Amino acid sequence: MAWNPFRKSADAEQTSETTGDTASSEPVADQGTGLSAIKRAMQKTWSMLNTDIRDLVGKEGRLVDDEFLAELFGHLVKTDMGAGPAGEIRDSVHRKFRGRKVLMADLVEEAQTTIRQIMDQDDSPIELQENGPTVIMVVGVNGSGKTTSIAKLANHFAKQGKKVVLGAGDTFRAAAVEQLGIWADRIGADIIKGKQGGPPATVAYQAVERALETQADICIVDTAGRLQTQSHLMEELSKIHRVCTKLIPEAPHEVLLVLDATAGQNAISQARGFSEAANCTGIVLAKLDGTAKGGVAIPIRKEFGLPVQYIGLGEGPEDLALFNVPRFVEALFDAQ
Ligand SMILES: Nc1nc2c(ncn2[C@@H]2O[C@H](COP(=O)(O)OP(=O)(O)O)[C@@H](O)[C@H]2O)c(=O)[nH]1
Ligand SMILES: [Mg+2]
Repeated sequence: MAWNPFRKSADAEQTSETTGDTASSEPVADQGTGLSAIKRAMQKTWSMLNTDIRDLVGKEGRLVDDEFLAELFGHLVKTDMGAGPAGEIRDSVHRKFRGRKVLMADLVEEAQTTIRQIMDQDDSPIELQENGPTVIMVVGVNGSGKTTSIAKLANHFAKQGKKVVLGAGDTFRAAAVEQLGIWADRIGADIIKGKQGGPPATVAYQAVERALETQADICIVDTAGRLQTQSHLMEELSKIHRVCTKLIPEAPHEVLLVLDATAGQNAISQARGFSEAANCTGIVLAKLDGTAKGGVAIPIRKEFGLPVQYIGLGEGPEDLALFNVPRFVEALFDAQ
């Protein structure tokens, strides 16, 4: 498409920047999703945590005693990483430095190593099927960032020259269909829109059908927000799942659970049980920018037992990054 309404990331110019990347996979887009973009997006979390820890350790370093360890734990917990991971970091610092003086750089290194071990995941990009369209269903609670994340993924694949079909399966709200329609126009993606209040499974069916007919590469189906406790709505997700299977036995190939990082630990409780009920295969952690609760990616990875595949770094279509543990820990802590 000639018209490009998407704002360019400032990272585009920073090609000579050292990213510290050790990951083998490419970031989602060519630009804007490297270490500097994640650092910028996680500024609030980083700033709070690193200021706290710097104050705690001081320039000259600090003796590792019970008081220090308790304070360290408190600062870590403030990022919403949860008591488990914060406790593991505290204990590893205890084991390594007990009775000795610790410097900021030592502490950061130890924390980074511990988080890498806790998260224990490789990059997990969506892999496209070799034959026929890859069907992706997107689920989560209201307002978590589903539709925006779909637009970002669609944009990413469209820019790679892939043919994308969207299914506006949030038939609950007319505005939701309209929202996805606007994105589809901008991105140049095909879209199936259902009637307001109509069955979302029909939209999903028609979207997969269109993807097959037009030999599209990807079909992404949006769904209305819901809570795991709303059993009729959870049953609706199973129905959407089933109709996809009628056309492509393995579809949907991915079921992405979109969580809102700004909700911190609440994002976990809101979506608890969701991943099993909806057969989720991976997580998109949206809105990692604009929150000081970025540490929540750690318990999210643990709690759901699913890979954190992508992170949302802003409202624009380019603001999506492949989640990469080394980059994330670098953005969370910085010894400089
Ligand atoms: N800052 C920021 N805002 C986001 C991100 N993802 C979504 N949003 C915003 O969150 C709000 C809800 O997003 P939407 O995709 O409509 O959520 P849905 O109800 O789950 O489909 C919108 O205002 C989005 O612009 C993100 O990664 N960063
Ligand atoms: Mg939506």
